[in-house]
Amino acid sequence: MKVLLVSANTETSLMVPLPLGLNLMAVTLQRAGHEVQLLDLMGQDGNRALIRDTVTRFEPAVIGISVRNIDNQCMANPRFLLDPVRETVACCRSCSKAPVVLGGAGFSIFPEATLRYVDADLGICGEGELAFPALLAALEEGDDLSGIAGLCIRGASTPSRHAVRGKLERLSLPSPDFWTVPKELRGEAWVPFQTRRGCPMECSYCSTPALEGIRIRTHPADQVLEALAAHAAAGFRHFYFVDNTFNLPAVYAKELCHAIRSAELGISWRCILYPGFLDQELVRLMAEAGCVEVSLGFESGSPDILGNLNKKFSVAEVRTSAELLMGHGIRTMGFLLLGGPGETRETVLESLAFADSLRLDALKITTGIRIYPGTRLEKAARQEDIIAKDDDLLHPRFYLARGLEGWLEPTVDQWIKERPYCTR
Ligand code: B12
Ligand code: SF4
Repeated sequence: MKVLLVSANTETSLMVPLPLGLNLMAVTLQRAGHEVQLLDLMGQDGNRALIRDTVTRFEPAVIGISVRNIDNQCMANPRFLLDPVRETVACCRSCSKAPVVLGGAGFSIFPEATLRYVDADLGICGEGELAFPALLAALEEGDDLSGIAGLCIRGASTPSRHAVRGKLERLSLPSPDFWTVPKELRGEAWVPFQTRRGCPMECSYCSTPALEGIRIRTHPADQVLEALAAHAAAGFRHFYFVDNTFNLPAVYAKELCHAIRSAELGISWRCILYPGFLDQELVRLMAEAGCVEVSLGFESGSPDILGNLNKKFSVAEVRTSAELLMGHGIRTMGFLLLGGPGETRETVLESLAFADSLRLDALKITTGIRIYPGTRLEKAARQEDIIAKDDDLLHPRFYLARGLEGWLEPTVDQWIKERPYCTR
């Protein structure tokens, strides 16, 4: 079958992420015998002619669209990001009768609401590797679609919310052939790579456990190495491990670092760490394997608020982690998330002072917490009547502890003004 895969993300805040999910879909579908073409709309805002041209020339039987972001998750300056996706769907429909299938993290958090909003036909909630080929086979054979786990059909109720999650050793890693980066820019791009899925930490506000499950699944280290080596041979030098917690489980993280170090690929990389459970040996191995920067989402410097967010580390562990990383020359980017349940002016000031004392290379501060369905935060917000009973949360709603309105924003803005290493 001819399948056109479109990455609808045109958002450039924080960084310009290459569409990893779509690359994986392309590899998977090609292996299943389909003819695949990829269209990345990044930098092509409103370029209807490009979509029309691609669709008319390729004549796909199915159009798959990746929906990464719903909104920019920013209470101070909220932006809803589904309108361009709706226009993309409308544009595809204006020149093709192919069914439009959605997927991606944003879609998977709000499947029914997104399908309705952007007017698509079908969607796959969660991981697409098993469900998307199953859907294409069923469409090809004219089979009944209702048995495909995770498939959302417009107008019908979703039978099961998530696609079957595959064992990662059986799933593909990205291919350098499916990045739409010009050859001469490959050495500068940060290629997203995922070595594991799932997170057992269950932070009170986070949608990731619902997306990826609470059990960590890993790709065998030799497969990761093979894929990294293929990228290095194709001219890519920088990698962004998008795993939620690169340091968990520690045994696997160390095995991976050993493998990368031994392969001497001449690459550098960044990753996201859980701020606790980090030891000296792992940090040393990370540095030796080419890690140059980490994201450290400690979110608060108040023990009480860490407890409320269900964080399983202490402020002392955050300090130790930051010191270990700095001691090994790895850049540290910290994150604060202010305004959650129990937050007061005192705990905000405590967090700011704590973050400042860490001497990080960069700090990003978010005020107000985006409420996601199925989280403890949603429960608290509903109990406190912060959101209306019939609100499906597709349009962003934020939790802000009472008493911080009108004070938190100017206080943080003023604080940042005096500290050039901080951003919102
Ligand atoms: C790593 C990450 C980042 C990194 C990106 C680094 C990089 N180089 O890519 C950084 C820190 C920069 C980042 C930034 C932001 N992020 Co972010 N990020 C993530 C995270 C943790 C992982 C993304 C990832 O690569 N996953 C791995 C790939 C393989 O998964 P995937 O793309 O979802 O693909 C799978 C399925 O979705 C499906 N699939 C994907 N596409 C398709 C298409 C079809 C047709 C089908 C059938 C299936 C399918 O199959 C794939 C394989 O299983 C997710 C949370 C999560 N756990 O998913 C948030 C997440 C995507 N981010 C989110 C947000 C909001 C942002 C920011 C807007 C935050 C901000 N305030 O600035 C920015 C926007 C960046 C941008 N310009 O677009 C939200 C999006 C939801 C929303 N509210 O909009 C998420 C879901 C986190 C959350 N809060 O729940 N992010
Ligand atoms: S550690 Fe990260 S991914 Fe895991 S639940 Fe907490 S915020 Fe979400």
